[in-house]
Amino acid sequence: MTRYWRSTLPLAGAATLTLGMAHAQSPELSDPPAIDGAVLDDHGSHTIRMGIGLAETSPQYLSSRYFADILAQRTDGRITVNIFPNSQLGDDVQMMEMLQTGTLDMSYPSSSPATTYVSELAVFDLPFLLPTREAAIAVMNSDVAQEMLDAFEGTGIKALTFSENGYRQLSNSARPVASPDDVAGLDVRGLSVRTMENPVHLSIWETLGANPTPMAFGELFSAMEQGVVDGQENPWSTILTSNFHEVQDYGSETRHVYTPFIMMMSERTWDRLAPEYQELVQDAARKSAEYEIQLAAEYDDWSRDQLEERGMQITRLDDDQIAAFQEAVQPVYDEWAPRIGEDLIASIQEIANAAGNE
Ligand code: TK8
Repeated sequence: MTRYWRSTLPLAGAATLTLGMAHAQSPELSDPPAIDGAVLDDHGSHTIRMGIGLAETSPQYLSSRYFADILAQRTDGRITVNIFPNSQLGDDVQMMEMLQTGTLDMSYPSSSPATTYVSELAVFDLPFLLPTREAAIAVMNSDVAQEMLDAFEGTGIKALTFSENGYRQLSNSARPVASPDDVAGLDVRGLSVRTMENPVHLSIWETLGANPTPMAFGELFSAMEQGVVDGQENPWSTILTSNFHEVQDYGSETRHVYTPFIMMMSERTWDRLAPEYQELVQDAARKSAEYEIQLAAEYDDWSRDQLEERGMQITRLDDDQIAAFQEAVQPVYDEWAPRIGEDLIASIQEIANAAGNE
């Protein structure tokens, strides 16, 4: 049974020394499900280049390794997937453009920068829309979500499946944040916060009194290191696996947005595959997405605690403090709900609420 997270880590599953303390590189992660199914007939050989934004220790990378293994095993090695992590082939926006031109075969961006292709995806950027992971999974597995994936048709991108980037948390290097006033700064300037290239995220942080700057993920670490921005927001596992704690002193458990990833393939690559291979790719994508969500869940709280162990001051927010953020960002709904579609929002909320009551 392949344990990617052990074979991938520089110190496979062991500890690394930081300031004399040993820190685990990853939690004990579940192994991927066994790969079953017969080897397909020979429909030619393909080498697929896949660019992703996150590090080799991330759930995104580990689950992509599983995706690659399914394809290799089920085609007796005729389909090879070479994965390029750490935004080395470009950022989300650039890699989606490369899918359109066919200069890259696959990528795995967040849904937020993909709203330029399918505007309905902006529903996922509405703050505090999805109250639990169960609700988020139900929505990502819904027919409504599948219609958003199908809506990529004709853009040059084949959208295969959603998975979990996760609940976004605020980090910064200026001050602890427990309230919207801490973001805006009463007697000091508002925080400068990097956001994804997405208008709803810009609106969220403007509404909170911050100074938001849209920026590619690959440029973020150096921007924080040089003080170009005070902070950013991402799931705990991204903050940890991208080593943001080296340049960020404070974390706040805001959980303000749940962002999905979308696994994508260039339509040119997709069209070169025989129907049997296309069916296999779609099945492998769904299986790897399920595994990715499991890894993301196993990483989430563990990453927050690791960040705290490594010196980040983490502010956990109670229900009243979260409610203060929800109230402060209500104008974002007022502005964006009519533009995204009240009916779409209502259907997503209905699915989310039903999941919460299961
Ligand atoms: C990685 C990005 C990242 C996203 C961001 O490619 O840009 O902050 O959350 O995970 O998709």
